[in-house]
Amino acid sequence: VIRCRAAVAWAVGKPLSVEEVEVAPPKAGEVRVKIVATGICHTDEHILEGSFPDVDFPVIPGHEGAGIVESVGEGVTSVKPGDKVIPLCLPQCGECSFCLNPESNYCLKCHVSEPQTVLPDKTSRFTCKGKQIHHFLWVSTFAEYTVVPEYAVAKIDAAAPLDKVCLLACGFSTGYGAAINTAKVKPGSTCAVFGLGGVGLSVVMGCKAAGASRIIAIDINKDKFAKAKELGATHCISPHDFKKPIQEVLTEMTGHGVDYSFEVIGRADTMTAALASCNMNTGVCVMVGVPASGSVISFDPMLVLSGRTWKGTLLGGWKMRDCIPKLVASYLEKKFNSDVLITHTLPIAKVNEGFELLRAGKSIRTVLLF
Ligand code: COD
Ligand code: ZN
Ligand code: ZN
Repeated sequence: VIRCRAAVAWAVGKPLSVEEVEVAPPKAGEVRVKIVATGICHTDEHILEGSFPDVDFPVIPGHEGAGIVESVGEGVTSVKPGDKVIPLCLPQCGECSFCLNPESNYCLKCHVSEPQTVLPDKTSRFTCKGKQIHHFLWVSTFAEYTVVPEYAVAKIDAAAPLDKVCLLACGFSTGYGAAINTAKVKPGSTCAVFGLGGVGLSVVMGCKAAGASRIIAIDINKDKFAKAKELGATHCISPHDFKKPIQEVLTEMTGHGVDYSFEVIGRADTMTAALASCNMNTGVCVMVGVPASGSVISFDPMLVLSGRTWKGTLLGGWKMRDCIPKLVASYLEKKFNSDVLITHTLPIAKVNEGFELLRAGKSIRTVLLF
């Protein structure tokens, strides 16, 4: 058993509390990882707000981490102590029907299919003050040491800077993959990106890399516009500057609507606005933002009947164990620069300050260091 620090969420609506926790050794098929760095994603904030009722408290959140294998359980062959790794919040078991389908990255062991609040054997490896603490998405990267199933960890290049490539565990890969894999943006096309957080800006980078000629970035916080332009947005607009709905503004700007629209906020109203913003026949709208649990959307079916495609993406469509090492290799070859998303770096003791920066719209990504 290792004693170490972790940021524990004891109850909904309470700040995180940095505690000493006990982390049990990995059982068969599990890996214990020393987390070196972890980003703060808006989904972690959703957990603290209680937006996902299937998350059990107390819990150690965090899902955008990178670290080094400390020890492995019986039967583990793909990683060994000392390997640099990224724990995967979307596992790849390699055996389920979706893992076997080359078109899909939706592993049936992911949280949308089964709760990941305890490890697959239904027990937790974390305790604190005599209480069992729940895992989050099996990765709980706000803990200095965490235990994950082998199929939820990917070995990466030993040269990778962990305080940078941690963003590839969620934010960057989700947004970049939404453009490249899910929408399959074509050269010369027109794109609209709703929401310019770390994930939305990564969509902008993906659209640019795919050769889009117009990228319209939309956010109510104009402080996000400078970075969006730096990353490839050709226009930046705020819905607050218009009396008419934003989908009408975008339709007027483009003639018949954009070729690809992306919702990267997680709100029902902006999801339907994004759908109506892509052109009525060949337009593709990709839902990236996670809506609050129980959200329901009503929309005019004519929007889809005329030919539009409405689709969603989990982690940008990447098969995580196969693709994360390749994305890290591309990062090292400087094929993209995800570092520009990192606006703040803080020690884990200041985790709540990191969340304050996110709530105030002042940060894109805060990286926490142990
Ligand atoms: N109109 C326009 N922009 C808005 C509006 C609005 N009504 N409301 C908020 N915004 C802007 C905010 O000003 C902000 O700039 C942006 O939307 C959201 O950014 P962040 O930094 O708060 O959020 P991100 O980028 O960290 O998170 C993005 C999601 C909200 C999509 C988040 O849920 C996510 O990470 N989804 C990933 C989907 C996924 O596969 N998840 C699995 C693990 S996370
Ligand atoms: Zn995330
Ligand atoms: Zn699977």
